[in-house]
Amino acid sequence: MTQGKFIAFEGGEGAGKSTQARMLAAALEARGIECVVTREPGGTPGAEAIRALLLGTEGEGWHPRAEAMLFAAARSDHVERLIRPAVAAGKWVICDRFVDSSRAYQGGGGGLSDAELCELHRIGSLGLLPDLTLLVEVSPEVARERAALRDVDGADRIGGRDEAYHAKVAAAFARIAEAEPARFARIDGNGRAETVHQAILAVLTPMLAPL
Ligand code: Z5A
Repeated sequence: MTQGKFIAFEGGEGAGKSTQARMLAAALEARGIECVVTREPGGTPGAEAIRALLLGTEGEGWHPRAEAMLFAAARSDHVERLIRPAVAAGKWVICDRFVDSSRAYQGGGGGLSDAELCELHRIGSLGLLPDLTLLVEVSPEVARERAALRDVDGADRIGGRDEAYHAKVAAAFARIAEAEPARFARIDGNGRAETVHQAILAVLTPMLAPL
């Protein structure tokens, strides 16, 4: 059986990642490709339980190192129980956030080194990387507007951090993408959802050609 593919969406909050993940899955399914849409933190019962610990707003929250280890633990369960088996079964896994979110948020925003985060990922998930990572980038104004539309009940623990934190996260995503151009495609997410979707399909065309 042919292996599937592993595609990750990355970017700041409100960039439109979840919207684009759903649109991409629908486009691929229409071509007869079986897709699994999933998210981080989460995707398996254990990882969803860790998500509730990480993003809930009760209590004082986590020390940055504890936070990084919880994200890595959730990812480990997700990779071993869902992502690797689905790809091995020939499916395309479309994941809303993956390890580059840890590198950008817990690294760029939280101050852990990239080497520490990559080491946690090596231990937890044997260093698995997506075949392609789509970094969806929007201006801070657009991100604010869209996050407000989504967060009618208030932001989560990490989304609610200040603008300086989110600016460091955006800068870290840009640095990571620049350093790994073969794995990343940077997508302008400021336009209409359909325009962004077409830009993503254009990037995916070489992966679809032999199918
Ligand atoms: N986090 C971390 O710190 N470390 C890690 O390792 C991982 C995660 C994996 C997860 O929150 C939080 O965990 C996140 C990072 C941190 N916190 N922050 N910030 P999440 O997954 O629940 O939420 P999110 O990823 O931040 O946000 P989101 O809701 O998933 O946003 P999005 O997927 O990018 O956007 P959306 O839901 O597709 O769209 C938001 C709204 O805009 C919605 O009303 C849409 O209809 C609208 N939208 C979307 N696209 C468009 C366009 N093109 N035009 C107009 N309107 C649009």
